[in-house]
Amino acid sequence: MVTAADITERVVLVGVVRSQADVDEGMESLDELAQLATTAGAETVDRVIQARPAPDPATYVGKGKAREIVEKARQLRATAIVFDDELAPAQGRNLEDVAGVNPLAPDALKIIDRTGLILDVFAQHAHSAEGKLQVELAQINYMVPRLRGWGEVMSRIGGSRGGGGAAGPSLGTRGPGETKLEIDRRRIARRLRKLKDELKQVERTRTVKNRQRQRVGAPQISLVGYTNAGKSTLLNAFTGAGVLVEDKLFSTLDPVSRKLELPDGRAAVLTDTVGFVRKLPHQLVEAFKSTLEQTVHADLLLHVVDASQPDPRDHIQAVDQVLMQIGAGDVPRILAMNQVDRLDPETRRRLEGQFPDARFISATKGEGLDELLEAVAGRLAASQTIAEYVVPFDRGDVHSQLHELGEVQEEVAGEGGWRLMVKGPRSVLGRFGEFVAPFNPPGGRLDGTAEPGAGDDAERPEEAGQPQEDQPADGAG
Ligand SMILES: Nc1nc2c(ncn2[C@@H]2O[C@H](COP(=O)(O)OP(=O)(O)OP(=O)(O)O)[C@@H](O)[C@H]2O)c(=O)[nH]1
Ligand SMILES: [Mg+2]
Repeated sequence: MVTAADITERVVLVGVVRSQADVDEGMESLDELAQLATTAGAETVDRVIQARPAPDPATYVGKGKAREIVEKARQLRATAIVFDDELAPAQGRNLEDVAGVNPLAPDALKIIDRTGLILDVFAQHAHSAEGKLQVELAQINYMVPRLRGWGEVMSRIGGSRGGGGAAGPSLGTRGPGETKLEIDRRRIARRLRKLKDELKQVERTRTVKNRQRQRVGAPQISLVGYTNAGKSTLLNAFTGAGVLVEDKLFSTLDPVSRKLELPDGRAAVLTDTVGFVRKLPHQLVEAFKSTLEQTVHADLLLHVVDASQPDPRDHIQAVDQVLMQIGAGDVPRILAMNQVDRLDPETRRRLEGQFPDARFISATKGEGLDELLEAVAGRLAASQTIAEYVVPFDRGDVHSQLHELGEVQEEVAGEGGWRLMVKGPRSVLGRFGEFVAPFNPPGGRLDGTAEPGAGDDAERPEEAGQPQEDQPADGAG
């Protein structure tokens, strides 16, 4: 844990906006960057915003401006300059040259970018074996194109300052493993392969565990949202999970699942997972894909928003983008505008107008939580799907599981086995994909009478009868 005493880094933040009119927005983005810096244990000593139509391809801010910023940073005794974007490797190198970074000047100003900083925060907050492996994988993928060819000692990750200091690893150099420094490309490549193998192993174990958990047959709900929106607070409020809640970015990296009792007496599984941020580094999205994909397989997403942000739409958009990236764009979702206790009545009315379908809640004060649960139960009931199965007579296990997990609406014993029409959550029925009846007999119903009982609560008719396959069999489990 980083405490105030550990703060050794003093950073200057730099952002580029297109025009003078965008300066406010740029400042907001720098506020967030400052929060990331604080979370990583650094103190922000100055902020610079530059308006230019496009970032400079060579130095991001332009060479003259770069010199100016370096000068200012030196005067302020800053230890690093942090850019509010991912710098191209060449931009990073050029800026390092301006800042005088070289192997013989270990105390030179460091050049860090938004991605590097986020990776640093993730590295600090990764606790599980899987989380650590994922962060290291992302860090290596980030580092490889940025290695500088000046000898074996040089690598951006772990270029430790001074050596022998008591403060421990410094900003932008932290990693879950100790293997970051002084490794040449061959060793990096070897490490990458090993990491991927280990990750696969961990994922396999997790898949097995998941299957066991899902066997309970409860519908799956995932909390998603911008980092620091209050996802973990809501999980705690709903389930008494006792998960760590902090006014810090990316407190949660490892998914936590708890049983959620719904007002209609049924149970669901609620999962809290990693939060999102604007410009979430693609290396992280890649590395965390398997974790994030768990949200893809949910029956319902509960999108938690910090409504007290100046413009919650930005955050909502950033979250939507990541959801699209990981293929969860069309999972049904409920928008929960959280932290309403921090809104003045006027802002609240405006937001209610802007987001008519959202639920307005306060996870800390307990406001609106009962109504939110009602909405969750309603949506889950509505997003049930119906599928028809043919189960061979020698698969009594599957037959009884379908009875246990779904609501069997019709059943006949016929040629080839039992034919069953089953209603249930998509995530549950999807696991029996291999037993789905090859085609629906004309007339729909098993007994040859009229249409299936559409119109009750089948929300999306196209879903009926074709539950999605669970993850493609990868030979695991
Ligand atoms: N005033 C107020 N504060 C809240 C509310 N919900 C959460 N918070 C605070 O917001 C901060 C972040 O809450 P978390 O639950 O850790 O947020 P998170 O979405 O899990 O964040 P990460 O795991 O870091 O991505 C904490 O300081 C909470 O106490 C709320 O309804 N009202
Ligand atoms: Mg959290």
